[in-house]
Amino acid sequence: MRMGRRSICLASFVALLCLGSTLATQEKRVADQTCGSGFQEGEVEFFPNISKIEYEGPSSKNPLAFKWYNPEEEIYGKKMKDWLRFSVAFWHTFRGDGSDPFGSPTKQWPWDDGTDSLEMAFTRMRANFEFLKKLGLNRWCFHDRDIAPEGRTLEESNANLDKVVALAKQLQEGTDIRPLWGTAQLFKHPRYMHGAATSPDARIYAYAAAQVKKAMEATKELGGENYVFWGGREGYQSLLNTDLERELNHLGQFLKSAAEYKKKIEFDGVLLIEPKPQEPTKHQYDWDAATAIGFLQKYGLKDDFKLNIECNHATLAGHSCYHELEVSRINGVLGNIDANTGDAQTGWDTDQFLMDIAETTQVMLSVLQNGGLAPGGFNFDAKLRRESTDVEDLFISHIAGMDAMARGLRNAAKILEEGTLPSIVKERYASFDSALGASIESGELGFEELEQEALRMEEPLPASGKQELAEMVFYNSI
Ligand code: XUL
Ligand code: CO
Repeated sequence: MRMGRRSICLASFVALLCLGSTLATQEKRVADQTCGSGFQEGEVEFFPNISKIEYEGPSSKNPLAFKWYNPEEEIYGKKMKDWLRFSVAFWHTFRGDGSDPFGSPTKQWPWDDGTDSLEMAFTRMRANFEFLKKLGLNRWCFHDRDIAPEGRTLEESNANLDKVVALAKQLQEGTDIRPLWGTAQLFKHPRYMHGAATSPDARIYAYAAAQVKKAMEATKELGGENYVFWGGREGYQSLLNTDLERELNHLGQFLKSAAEYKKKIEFDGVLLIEPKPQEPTKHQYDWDAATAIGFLQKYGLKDDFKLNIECNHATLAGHSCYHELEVSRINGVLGNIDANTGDAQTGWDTDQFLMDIAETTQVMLSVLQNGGLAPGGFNFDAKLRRESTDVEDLFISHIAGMDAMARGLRNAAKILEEGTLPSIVKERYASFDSALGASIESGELGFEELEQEALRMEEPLPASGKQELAEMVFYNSI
């Protein structure tokens, strides 16, 4: 990597770390990691101790190698990399500092001074590209405000974004790295405390529209394949001070304008709604997949939007991720997956890396039956635990998440190819393949004809549901 003005700043930062005798323990550890690894003036390598991650197979014990994800290997008719289309979430990996409502940041990456300066935004973007290359990935996701600092005015924020996008575009050159999706951060700034598109203040609706317009332009500029709408604060805390009908109408109008603008600028990415039931508001409008689909239908937006299903959001809504994916799939709107998980004993969005093989297998059953996700993919909307503070943890977490999903892919393909589970389901509905069932499904028989059938037949005895058999087959396949 050649060094620009920005990198000199990083070099001197690193040099300071190398020289400093009064460094705190954490800084010292970070300095050792960086300085002991051949850092040379004129070059910046953010992860000098980590080389490109390779596939070593299931017997490998190397934490910095793939055991299940073999990108070029063909599974169920497609290369693993084409089924999985992994993406790194910039906000967690390069902006996640480990802080929580009870404590200060715990992570001090060697390249990061913790500020929101433009210089630091450039540095983080360079680190992002090196990280992607070392993982062998070519997709990443971003919010406008996590890649570029918010300015004092909208013009200044837009100018900041332009500068970082220009750098990202330059770093993309000669690579196939592109954003899987972009989005606007409409929840952090105090102006959005009541919501953005559903704010009771029309000026804030306008400001949010301007921000989405710009974020969509940035996503297009970088060749992004999708654009996401997660309703950060689009919801309410109390119905006593909320005009529910008006807020929902505003949200419908906002999304309609977004779809129109997408066409106007000829952005050919897919627009995605990301359902979540709660947090930060007590009731988020895009509660779950079924709610979002009903909303899209009501406002005539079904042809313009698909869904981005996040597994941890699914469980917060009282569903499994599998359920949310299936609801989306059968309605033709499964667009993308935010791959993460919650903690079974915690009732909030912990955004952990998903490593449960039973769950990844179910996720992949849905994805295989959907014929894949492209132009969507799997975005690791997941963060290191507050207590995980080594640079290598950034890699280990992604490797583990990729391997878990790859293992799910292998299992799901095996289940579908082997055929026992699908045949248990088919058998359960076999009566609908009979003459009676077929004429019910085709709508030929009304209540009067069905009554005649019922009067003619003997008491119908239902067959066993075979749930334990299905579970036995499933768990024996993973
Ligand atoms: C929040 C969440 C967001 C969206 C993008 O729970 O999932 O990071 O994915 O705004
Ligand atoms: Co998400």
